[in-house]
Amino acid sequence: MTEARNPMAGLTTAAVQAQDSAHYLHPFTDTKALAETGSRIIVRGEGIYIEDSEGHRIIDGMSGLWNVNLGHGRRELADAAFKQTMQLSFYNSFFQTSNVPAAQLASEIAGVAPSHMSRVFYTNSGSEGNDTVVRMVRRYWDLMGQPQRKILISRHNAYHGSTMAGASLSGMSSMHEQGGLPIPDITHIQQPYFYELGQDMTPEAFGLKAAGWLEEKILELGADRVAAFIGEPVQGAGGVIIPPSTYWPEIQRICRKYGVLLVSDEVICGFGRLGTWFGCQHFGVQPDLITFAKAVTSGYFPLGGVIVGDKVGDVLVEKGGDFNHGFTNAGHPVGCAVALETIRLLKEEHVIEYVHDTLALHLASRFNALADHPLVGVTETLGMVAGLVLVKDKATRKHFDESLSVGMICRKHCFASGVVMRAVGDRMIIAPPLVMSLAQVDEMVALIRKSLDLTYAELQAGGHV
Ligand code: PXG
Repeated sequence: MTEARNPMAGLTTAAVQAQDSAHYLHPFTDTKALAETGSRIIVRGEGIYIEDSEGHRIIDGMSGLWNVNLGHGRRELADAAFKQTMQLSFYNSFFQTSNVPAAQLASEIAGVAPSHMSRVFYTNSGSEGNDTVVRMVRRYWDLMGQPQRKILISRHNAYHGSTMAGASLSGMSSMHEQGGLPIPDITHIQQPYFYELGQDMTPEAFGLKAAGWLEEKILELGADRVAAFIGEPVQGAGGVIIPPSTYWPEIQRICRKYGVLLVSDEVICGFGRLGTWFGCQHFGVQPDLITFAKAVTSGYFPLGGVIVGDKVGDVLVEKGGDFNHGFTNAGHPVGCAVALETIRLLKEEHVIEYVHDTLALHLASRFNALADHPLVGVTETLGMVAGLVLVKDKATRKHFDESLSVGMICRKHCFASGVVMRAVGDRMIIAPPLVMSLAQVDEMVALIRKSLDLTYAELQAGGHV
C-alpha cells in the first residue's frame, strides 16, 4: 500500500486522537476541552476538498486557513519543492550569500506589487512579518532623525499575528490579557464595522467617519510621535469586516497629511483573494509597507515577509547600514521555489482575472441570496471572502445570548453537512479556494443553507427562536 493510500500510518482515528490530546498543544485551543471531543484528523486534500480520517469529504471553505488559494494536491507545487530540495535544500542569506529562488522571487513580487514598491524582506510567517514592520518603521524614523516617532496605531478586532509585536498590533483583548500586552507604543482605534457601528449613516459617510478616528488619535498622541498606521484591507480573523469604499482612501489622506507611514497587512488579502494581487489595489491606496505570508506559497510552505516601498527602502539602503534583524530561514530556497511556482500558476491560469471577472461575482450572487434566511442579519462579500451574521431578530438586529455560542452550533452543522465555515462569534465566514468552478460555488452555498436550516431547527428545539 502506498503512503498516500495509508495516510493514518496504520493507526486508528482514536489512536491518533490519543497521541494528539496527550502531546500536541494546539494553537488558540482549550486543550482540556479538545481532549474530551478529540480532534478531527484531516488526512487528505484534493482541489477544493479535504477528507478526514473517517472518510468524510468536506469542501474546504477556508482554503486551509486563508492560504491554500490554488487548492490542495497541486503536483506543480510539489514538483517545485522536490526539485529545489534536490538542487539546494537550504542556504542562509545572512553573510553576503543568496540563492537563486530567493532573488528571483523578490524580483517577481516587486513585479506584481504596486509600482512604487521594489524590495522584499523575508520571514517565515505573517506574525514575523509584522514584527519586522514594527522594527523597520522605527528604524526608518531613527534614520530620518525623528526617533520620537515610535507609536504604531492599529484597530480593535484586527488580527496581525501571535508574536509579541503581532499580538500587540492585534486588537483582541483576549490576546492582550495573556502575556501583558500590548508592548509599549502600540495603540488602537475602533474598527470600520458598518453593520454594528454605522447606525443610520450611509456606508460612504460611515467610512469617512471611521477613518476620522485615526485623525483624532494622531492629534491626541501628537503627530510627531506617530510612526505608522497598520490595517488589513479586509479584516479576516476578526470576521470578514469589509470597510466602505471611502475608508481606505481617507486613511491614506490622513496618513499623508501627518507624515505617518501606511502599512497594509495583506497576509490574507495578498495574492489574489480580493480579485487583485493585493487588497490595497482594490481599495486604491499605495501603502509604504505590505506584510504578506500564507497564499504566497498557496500554503504549501511557510513563507512570509514585508514588501518595502521605495520611500522607506531607499532610506534603509542608502543611509541604514546593517539592519540588525532576520530569521535563519529567511529566503529559504525551497519556500521561494514554491512561491515562484505559485505566482507562475496564478499568472498562467489567469486565476486573479477569473476571481475578479467571474468567480467573485458568482459567489456574491449566491452567498447574498442567503440573506433571506430567518437567521441571517446581513451578508457581505468581496472577492473570495464572505461573511454573514447570525441574529435572533432580523428587524432589530438582536444578537443571540453569547453563552449559546450560536456560531459554534452553526459551525458544527457545516462540518457535518460537508463544508468548512469559520465561526467568529456570531459571524460565519468563508474564504474558499480561488480555483473553484461555478458549480462548486453552488454546491458550497447549498451546503451552507442546509447548515443554517439545521442550526435554526436546533435553536427552535431549544426554544431560542
Ligand atoms: N496578519 C493577518 C492579517 C493574518 O490574518 C497574521 C498576520 C499572522 O500570520 P501567521 O502566519 O503568523 O499566522 C494573520 C494570520 C483565523 C486565523 O482564525 C487567522 C490567521 C491565523 C490563525 C487563525 O481566522 N491569520
